Amino acid sequence: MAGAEQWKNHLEQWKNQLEPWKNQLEQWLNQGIEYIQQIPPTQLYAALAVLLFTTLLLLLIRVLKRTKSNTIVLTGLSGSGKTVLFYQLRDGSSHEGTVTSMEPNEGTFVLHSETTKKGKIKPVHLVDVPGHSRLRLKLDEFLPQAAGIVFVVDALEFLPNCRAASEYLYDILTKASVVKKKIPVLILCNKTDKVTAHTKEFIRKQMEKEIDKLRASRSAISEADIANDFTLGVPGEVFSFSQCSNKVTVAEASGLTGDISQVETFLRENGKTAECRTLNGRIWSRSEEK
Ligand SMILES: Nc1nc2c(ncn2[C@@H]2O[C@H](COP(=O)(O)OP(=O)(O)OP(=O)(O)O)[C@@H](O)[C@H]2O)c(=O)[nH]1
Ligand SMILES: [Mg+2]
Repeated sequence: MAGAEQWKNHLEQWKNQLEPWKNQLEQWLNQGIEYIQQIPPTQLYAALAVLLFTTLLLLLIRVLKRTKSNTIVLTGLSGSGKTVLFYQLRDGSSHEGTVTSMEPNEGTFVLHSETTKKGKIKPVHLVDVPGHSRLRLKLDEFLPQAAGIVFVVDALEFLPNCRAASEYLYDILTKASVVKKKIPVLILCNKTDKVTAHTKEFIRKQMEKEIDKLRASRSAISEADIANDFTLGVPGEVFSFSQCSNKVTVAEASGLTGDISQVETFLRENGKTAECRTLNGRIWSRSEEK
């Protein structure tokens, strides 16, 4: 009983201590209201309008920054033909004699096949990221601005590289930067100029099987060892690319002979860059402005 009495006294003391603060706050509040009432309504509205305008401007800047992602990233194992494709798309020739790339190739250009077209033409921003395992970290630099990923697969030497290619693709498809923005992925089966090249259907099925195995083995590893941000597919179901949250499509190409229409369609559909026009029969693009 004595304890309860003591608590009651304590509460009473706190209440008394808080009383001056409450009065002070009430005084400030009244002063504030009086001050606002003294301001002419036009000034008040103007201040509110400025506040609203600034907020909208900041929101607009954020939205514009977000939609700035217009890069198409060419990725895949070393030797799959990314650099040959890059040159073929840009110059219409394969620049025979490419060597393993040590640095990313980057450029904003009008696709070579469109340079003779008149009217509205959109340039694309393309990056070719080297496939060497030590240089793959570079990929993370470009993914935040990516509007599309072209994963190049060597359709000729596919079987010996199937596991490594599937592992690389698995890592890409589970990255937060790719999953959250649902970046579309094109699996491009390259080198189809050779009769021994595997078909895109065969490559798709083999990679799905391989990713299915990877999914099982990786989920068995303890959580601390897993570098992947997201998991793939539907638990309990055999993996297929259609289960991915981002759109995954398969196409064929030959960078060497210039049979690249399917990858060009993907670039046109996903690489949203500012429009440019032909001026006096000549192509004008943003990269020329600099
Ligand atoms: N037959 C054939 N060979 C090709 C084709 N595209 C590329 N190659 C050959 O494949 C080899 C590798 O091509 P690159 O473009 O250098 O490969 P990459 O993917 O850039 O390789 P890294 O830079 O190491 O990541 C070269 O010898 C090319 O000539 C193609 O469409 N058909
Ligand atoms: Mg290269």
